[in-house]
Amino acid sequence: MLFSAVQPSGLLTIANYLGVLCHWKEMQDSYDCIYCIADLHAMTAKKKIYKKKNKNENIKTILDTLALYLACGVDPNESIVFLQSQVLEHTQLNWILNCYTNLGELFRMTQFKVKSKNENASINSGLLTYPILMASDILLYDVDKVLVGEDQKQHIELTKKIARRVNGIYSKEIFTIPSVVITKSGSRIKSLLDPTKKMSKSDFNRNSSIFMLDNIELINKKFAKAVTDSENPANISFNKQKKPGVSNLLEILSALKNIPIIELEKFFLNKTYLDLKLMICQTVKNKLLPIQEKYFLYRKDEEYLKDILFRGATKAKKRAKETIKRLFSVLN
Ligand code: AQP
Repeated sequence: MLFSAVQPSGLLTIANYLGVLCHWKEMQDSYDCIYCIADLHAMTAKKKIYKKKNKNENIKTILDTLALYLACGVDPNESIVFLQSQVLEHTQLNWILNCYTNLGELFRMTQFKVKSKNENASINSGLLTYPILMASDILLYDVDKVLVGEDQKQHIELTKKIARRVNGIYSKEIFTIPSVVITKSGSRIKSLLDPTKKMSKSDFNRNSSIFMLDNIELINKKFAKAVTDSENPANISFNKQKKPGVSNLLEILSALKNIPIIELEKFFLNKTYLDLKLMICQTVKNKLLPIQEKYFLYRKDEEYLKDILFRGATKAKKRAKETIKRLFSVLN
């Protein structure tokens, strides 16, 4: 069984797509899959909590996310597709696992360090305890695989540690220890404007990220502005330290086309950065246009989307309750 999730903290980017979403359809053929919309996680973005919201803003983003899942080939009849906040066992297990996690372990998480630096003055404690809720999401379902981008690897290691700790204390296999699945290419996409940091859906500079619903004109403009370097003549080769911008573009293209970077380097020998960008724009267009078409069809039918979430939550709850029952059999 495989688990994967995205938080509806904004419109999904091609980094979310290449990191996880583009693999979900094929994963359905090999595993029983559970695909979650992690709306409780999205609350940790401070601007989400304190900003005055437009009416129905949250549900709108949730349905946008679900419609994208479907447009990428997720089949709600084959996989369990659900909204985290509709399965209360996530918050129940979250509290219990809080009591089995050391503060030091949370402070060591890279994502906390990066995000708390950006938040400056006051940091909400959800940002710190986020990995415990993530551990709860995973451990509730007895999954053996968790598909994530590279940025979440550390959180999965912590999930395993917490699970082993609880199993050890009670000398019982309460939780299944999951293994992390990170795909070879596309799992560490960087910002187009600052390739030393990751591409994020909540980056305040919208030109740093390609969003899955961006129109083609905008995509062309964003790639035109993407950072490369000043080597003359152009040198299209992969070297993360010395050529982070070009390496990021090569990684995006390699993941989209499913061609090894070494092959792309050969192809682009004696070619220009403009040639590289033109090919990326064309490839992104070919990938995103059919997804966008399907997205708009699914997005129109809100009742259908809400029904998928209702059915998904019913199935997820059934599994989650079994885990909680097993846990309380040793706690009480
Ligand atoms: N830059 C990335 N490259 C590859 N994979 C990525 N993922 C995120 N960023 C990249 C993977 O996408 C999945 C869903 O991510 P998330 O929504 O749970 O949250 P995140 O990792 O915090 O992603 P964002 O886009 O940066 O969101 P915000 O801006 O809201 O924090 C995860 O498996 C993640 O690894």
